[in-house]
Order: sequence, then structure tokens, then C-alpha cells
Amino acid sequence: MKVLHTSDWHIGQILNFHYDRQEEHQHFLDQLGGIIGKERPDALIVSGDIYDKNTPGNSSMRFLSDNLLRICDLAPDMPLVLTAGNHDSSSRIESMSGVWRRVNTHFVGAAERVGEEYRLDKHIIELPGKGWIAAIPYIPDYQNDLYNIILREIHERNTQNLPVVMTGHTTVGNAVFTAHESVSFNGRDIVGGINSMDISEIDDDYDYFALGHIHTPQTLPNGKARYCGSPVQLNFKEQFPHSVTMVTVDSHGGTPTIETIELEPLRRFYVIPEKPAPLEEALSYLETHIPDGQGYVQLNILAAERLPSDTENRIRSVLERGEGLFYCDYKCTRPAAEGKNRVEKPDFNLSEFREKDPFEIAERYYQDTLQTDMDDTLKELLHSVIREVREGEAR
Ligand SMILES: [Mn+2]
Repeated sequence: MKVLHTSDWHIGQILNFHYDRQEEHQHFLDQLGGIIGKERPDALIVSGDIYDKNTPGNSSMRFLSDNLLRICDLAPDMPLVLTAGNHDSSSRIESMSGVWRRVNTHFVGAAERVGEEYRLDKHIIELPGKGWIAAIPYIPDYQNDLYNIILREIHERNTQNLPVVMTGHTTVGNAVFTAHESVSFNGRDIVGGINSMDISEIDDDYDYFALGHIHTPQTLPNGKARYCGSPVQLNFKEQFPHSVTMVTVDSHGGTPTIETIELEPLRRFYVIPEKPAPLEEALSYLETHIPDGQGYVQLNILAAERLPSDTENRIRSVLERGEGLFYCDYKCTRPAAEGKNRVEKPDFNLSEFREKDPFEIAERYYQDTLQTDMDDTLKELLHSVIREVREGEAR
């Protein structure tokens, strides 16, 4: 069984509240069509985060259905399996399932129970004579028993010993989380709001685990669970080639053959200069190093103080000299506060937090994130805003 595995499309993403990514998604989907035409996989899997938001706009919804229909026409015998991720609305994804099943397309939004029992059939897709797909969307922690329940059910039905591919949208412990903010809590990693799970708790009865959620492509140490990564770069941190994964499994219990198919981006993400430099230096570097291709630019600035208010306009006017370059933002790195003898402040618990003055919390946040104290202008401004809000509430 040959499966094309992709995830984390994030259709409808608006970068920096401004740049619509639809053209870039179209560029990706055109390439996907080419790959399907050439490779003729037995199934296409999208492991969650189909849309960027749980309330996608009408144009995003139309964009998805037009493109899926094009794929259906291109490969009418190839089932499409799309599961909801944590960015998707599970009920919205689920609401499309009835109609789409008519064109061999399976939308699975959530796990459902009837009484004590899960409804299993919606998750189990048989490719007669070829294999099985266990379509599992993003599920909350307390439903993690579903993985094994489905695998055991497929085991019962799989009398021909055909390959089993399972999908999931979750954080797996010990994966590489570059391009994501991760926090560790009680020894568990939490990435993008999903607690990590230990995949050794899942029965070893699948041949390939098609994962979504972590955007960095990687095969996990067991050699058969893989994050295929996002096909379109979604932010400046994702500085790696974007791709889709083609996996071939010959028999149940066999070793999957995993192939990465790199995609060509329409626009690139440029961080200029590579290392943070003071504003004037960074600007003059940008002037002499305008990128050739289309793309988004982030200016990498080193500054101890807040930047002057015309900074954005100055960056924009330099970029106007390029073709198809879009100013995105600047990243401001503070020089390490040397010799300042920073006092580490103790953490406070929730009830202490509730007692704190909003000003104190904001001041603490500013110090922690920017490694410097607020200047007097900012303090005054913050005080007057807090005062205004309070007066408004009192009225
Ligand atoms: Mn995602």
C-alpha cells in the first residue's frame, strides 16, 4: 500500500494579520496534484489542521472543496482521508463527512460514543486487497484509549494480514520541536497546547503512524511513526525545506519505505541579517542585500531601547526596491543585561496572582520577556490606561 501523507495545511492563514496565503496554498496544491498524477498513491492522508482557524472564511472553504474535487477527478479511485486537527472545528469537519463520502473522501472530525462504546466504523477505512487506514483526528487526552481500541478492531477484521496505517494529530514526547514553543510541565512536553503522549503506550500493531501537529518533518525512533511537517512555510521559525511524505508498506509487520518529496515554495521567508544587528547596520545591510525572489522579510535587530516609531516605514521603503517583497515585521533582540545584577523574582501561585495589581503584572511581564525595565514614558502610559479602564468599569 502506497500512501501520500501530509498534514498542517492551515488553509486560510493570514500572515501578520495582512498577507493572505491562498496563492501559496494553490501553488502547493498544484504540486500535490502533479505528485498524485505521477506516483499514483493508493490513498491521500491529511493528518489535521486542514484550516488555520476553527471558523474558516467562505473563500477558504470554497478553496478547499474546489481543490479536493480537482484531486478526486484526477484520481477517482484514490480515497482521501482528512482528519481534524486542534486548529480545526471538529464539528465543522464532521459536518462535511456525509456528502464527501460520495466521492470517496472521508472527513473525520471527532471521536463519538454511543453509550459506553466508541463509534468505530467512521475511523476504519478499508482499501480492499490493499490495506487499512485508522483515521484518528485530534482527540483530547481522556480519549487516548481510542488508538488501541481501533487497532484491535482492525486486527480482528484484517484476516488477510494487510498493512495498517494510522493517523493522529498530537504531540509525541521526545520529538524535535524546532519551530514551536514548547513548555515542560511535570516532566511532560506541551506543544501548541497539546500534552505529549508516550507512543510506546500504543499497541505495536500499526505499520505506519501518519502524524500531524508538529511542523518539523521527522521520523520518530521506532522508524514507523512520522511527522510529515507542514507543506507551506507558516512562520519565520520554520526554516527548513517543506515537503510531503510518500510511504510504502508491503505487508502487515513489514518495514515502511519513507520518501520525502520536497516542494517548491512560491514565496520565501527571509530573516535579514542572519544575526541580529543594530538598526542602522541592519537597514544598510538590507539595502545591499535585497533578495531576488518573492518573499516575506523580517529585519533582525539588536536594540537595548524601544525602536523609533518610523522604523517600520524605513524598512518598507527599502523593500519597495525589490520585486514581490513583503515587509513582515522586525525581530528585536535585547543585548544581554550585563552587570545589571538582575534579581530573580520568585514565581507566584494563582491566588497570589489574583491579588496582584495589573500594573505589577505588566511590569513583571515586560521585564521577563524583554530583559529590561520599562522606561518612565511607558510606565506613565500604562498607569493612565489602567486608570481609564477602572473609571470605565466604575461608571
Ligand atoms: Mn498545525
